[in-house]
Amino acid sequence: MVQSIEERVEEPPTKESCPENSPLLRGSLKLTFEPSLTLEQVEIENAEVVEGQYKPSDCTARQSVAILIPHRNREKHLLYLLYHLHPFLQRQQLHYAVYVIHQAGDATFNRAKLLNVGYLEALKDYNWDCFIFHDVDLVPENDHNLYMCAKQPKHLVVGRNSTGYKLRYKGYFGGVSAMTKDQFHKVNGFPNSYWGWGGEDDDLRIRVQLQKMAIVRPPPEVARYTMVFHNRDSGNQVNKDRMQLLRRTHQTWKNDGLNSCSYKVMSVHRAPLYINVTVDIGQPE
Ligand code: UD2
Ligand code: MN
Repeated sequence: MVQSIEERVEEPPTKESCPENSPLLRGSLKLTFEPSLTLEQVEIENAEVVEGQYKPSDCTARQSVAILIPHRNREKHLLYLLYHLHPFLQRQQLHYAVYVIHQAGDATFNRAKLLNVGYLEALKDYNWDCFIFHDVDLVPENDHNLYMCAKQPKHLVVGRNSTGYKLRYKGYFGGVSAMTKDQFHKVNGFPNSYWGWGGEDDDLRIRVQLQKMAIVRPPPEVARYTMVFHNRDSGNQVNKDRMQLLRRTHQTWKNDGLNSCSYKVMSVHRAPLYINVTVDIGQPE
């Protein structure tokens, strides 16, 4: 029987690209850190997020972005971040997923290696355009700070509450940064050899400079963060070798990075608001 035109199943029209400036942005935000906040509450408020992932329903996002959060023993910080970050990213009309890379065991913490693992594991799910390397304790204060990648690697934390909202030093690249898949691949990712606190962000900056890329930043009135107060964690003591390592980056970057990152994934758990990758990254040699 011949179908009438009305009965024919229509192809869904390809959605238009989301506007360059999202109409949903609000600018400077009033942040709250309620001690009584629960994960269930945050889940209820973000019902459109499925297994850590979200896509705008009415337009095609300009970039697909993986947010990578290195983590161990900071559950409360993670909760505050999820609470603020999901609505923030949705107002930016992004296609995104949140990955929490959880270091198994209690060997010395290694932020940089966890971020390499996050990059490699996230690419198994989807061909992300852009990666945001994100401390668990930093909450953005202004949604004009776009979680998108630029032609050059981007540093998103110009200032934060505890340092008077001033850039800590020229070349500072810590806290939150954004690189495209290709930019990060080009520098061979982060070093795997920085155990404990410090230096790994400077190493990444040197890698970027060695590739003749520049670091760009949003305007200071936009690139503002609140860092949830914390003391230095046990298991993340200052890395005393960091200055020595940094002097050798120009020789080591080619062999210490994504191409030498060995690890063992213990579990991948797709929770409603984030993908938790628990990983054994070994310990300092
Ligand atoms: C600064 C940088 C950070 C990194 C670090 C040196 C800023 C705002 N941040 O952070 O990007 O370069 O110096 O390594 O300048 N973490 C855990 N559990 C732990 C230890 C660390 O989850 O036990 C994670 C967590 O995501 C945390 C991040 O590692 O935010 C950085 O550690 P930190 O917050 O103790 O260091 P901080 O604030 O000096
Ligand atoms: Mn911190």
